[in-house]
Amino acid sequence: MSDPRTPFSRPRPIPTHLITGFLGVGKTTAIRRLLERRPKDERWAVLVNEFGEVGVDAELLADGEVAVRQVAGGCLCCVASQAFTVGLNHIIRRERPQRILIEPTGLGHPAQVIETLTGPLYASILELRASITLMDARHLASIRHRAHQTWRDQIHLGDVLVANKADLYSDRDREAFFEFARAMDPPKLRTALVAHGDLDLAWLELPLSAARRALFPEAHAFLTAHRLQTSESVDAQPLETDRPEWWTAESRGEGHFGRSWRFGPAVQFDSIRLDEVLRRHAWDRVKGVVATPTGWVSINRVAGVGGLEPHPGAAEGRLEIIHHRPLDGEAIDRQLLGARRPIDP
Ligand SMILES: Nc1nc2c(ncn2[C@@H]2O[C@H](COP(=O)(O)OP(=O)(O)OP(=O)(O)O)[C@@H](O)[C@H]2O)c(=O)[nH]1
Ligand SMILES: [Mg+2]
Repeated sequence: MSDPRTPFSRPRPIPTHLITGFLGVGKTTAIRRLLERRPKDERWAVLVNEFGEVGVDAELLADGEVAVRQVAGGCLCCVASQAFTVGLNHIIRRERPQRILIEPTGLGHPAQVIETLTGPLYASILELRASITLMDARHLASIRHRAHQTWRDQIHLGDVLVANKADLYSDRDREAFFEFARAMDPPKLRTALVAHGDLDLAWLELPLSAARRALFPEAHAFLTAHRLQTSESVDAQPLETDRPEWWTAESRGEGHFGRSWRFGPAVQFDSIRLDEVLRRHAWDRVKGVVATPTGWVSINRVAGVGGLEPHPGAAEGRLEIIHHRPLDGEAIDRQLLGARRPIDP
């Protein structure tokens, strides 16, 4: 055993936490709350993974004090697995964090990620603590969610099970959650109802349980197909020669379909018309940051709920739409082009 007094003793493994849960249940909100309450003299870092091609969460999390790194375009366990280890290694080396929070995509299966983080590569570097799974108790009444194997394994593999958005629940939702949580085998270390991602900091001290095994270890077959295109009908000039002003891509996997956009900073939207386009469908997930004539706004909608909020600013616009049915990406692209603020003559 190494003597803790010697100057050459190994640094203590970095406490690392997976905050998992299905699309839009409140993972990023919960991480923001944790960051707000962290001891100010501790260096924390966040690694966030997104299903869509461009990723928005890093932008929503940025607070200027905590290092946030994003891995977009798939889930950590498959297409993005190499990017995941590269991103994680970068954080460990560059930031020397004292705690790392990891948010996998809402469509990601946690088993492979847990295996990587507890495997030989990180054994002496990271100490993976209890996985915290957030869920929306209202999904217990949704056949689509209950039949989704990744939804089930995210919940099954969590050590702490939290029903977030408790402010929106009926008594029946609350009862259904506690009944469901009580039946968990192996049992959870903690179960709780919270609102606005208000996790208990004490849960960060709980250990990872080695006893949990995925129910569907083979089920996770991530398929992805990307088609990149640049819309030629945009009249704004490119700001950078190597990047178009309007870039879009599509992705697919886990029974879901994604469409992503990146907009150069010269592309501005009329916020009312943009809101109308985004409200036309109750897509499972819409999020983004875009420029408007009166400043930047963030967009955060789940199943048709949520709107536009002022945002401090961004280097470029980004938008992601994810739905469990195929998206007519070209039609949405046209509608978005129509929601731009007209360029002054
Ligand atoms: N009413 C209510 N809204 C919430 C609560 N927690 C989060 N939200 C909202 O739910 C939306 C999604 O929250 P996020 O934290 O972005 O969810 P996420 O799980 O990170 O989403 P993905 O990364 O896309 O899977 C946002 O509009 C939040 O403001 C809550 O407890 N109550
Ligand atoms: Mg998120």
